[in-house]
Amino acid sequence: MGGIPRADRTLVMGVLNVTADSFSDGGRYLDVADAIEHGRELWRQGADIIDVGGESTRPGAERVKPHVETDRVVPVIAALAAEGILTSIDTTRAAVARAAVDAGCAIINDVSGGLADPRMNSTAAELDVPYILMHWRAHSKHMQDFASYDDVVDDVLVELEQRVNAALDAGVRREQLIIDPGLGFAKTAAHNWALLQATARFVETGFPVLIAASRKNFLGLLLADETGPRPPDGREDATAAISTLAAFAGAWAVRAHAVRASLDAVTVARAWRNGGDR
Ligand code: PMM
Repeated sequence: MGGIPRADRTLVMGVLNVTADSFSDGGRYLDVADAIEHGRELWRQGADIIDVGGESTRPGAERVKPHVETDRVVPVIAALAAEGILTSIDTTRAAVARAAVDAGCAIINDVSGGLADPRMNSTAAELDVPYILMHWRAHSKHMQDFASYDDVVDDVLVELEQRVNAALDAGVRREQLIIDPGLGFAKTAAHNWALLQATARFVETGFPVLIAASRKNFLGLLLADETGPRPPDGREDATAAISTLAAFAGAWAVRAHAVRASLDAVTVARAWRNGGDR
């Protein structure tokens, strides 16, 4: 199967949540036809990958049944793939990942890093597609109970290395792997900022690094005023700022709801680094 997509800049992964309850765009794209159209729109805006998810991972979210998840994502992936649009499948279930890849999906994005489903690593090995391992400790319903670290950067790096080794032991090739510090997953705002500050240490592992900060709660807290945290649709400029900095720190890709803003951001980072020479 294909290798990890690359460009001369940080890639932009557009978010397409086909869920009823994702925190920032939940419920908007539940209709399959609408979801396909939104995926096309993100692609037209210049997304390099469309990340299709059928189960919300927002803090506190309940799980959906496997067949519901499959039924949500497969028609969307099949339609987008038929138009030559590169997709990833955002799932913690091996059966969903397999159905998605059978429908033409190019990348597995497992927010549990292979932990939630004991068959995920062997399935990724067999399917032989790029495989994103995110740092994760527990399903969303309980994950904030596990937001405790001695040193968040050291601990996340060690736990990701364990996930990498488990994947390799199951037959996944090193060249398939992408790592992600998992912003907001069993993490406080302070943990997220410490991880972002240390992006270069993740890049130094040699694995491509995905940074997914888009519209997350820690940005709402950063931008809070007397009325409370800034709501998700007011977090776009902050998201783009993070995309610029993540690109400058050497991230392989950023995951974003507003593709155009993050594409501009990573393009600025490339121009800054190259002195304007594209
Ligand atoms: N975050 C969300 C969903 N999928 N995938 C990866 N690899 N990394 C993440 O941090 C991540 C993810 C949750 O955000 P959403 O509800 O806005 O999609």
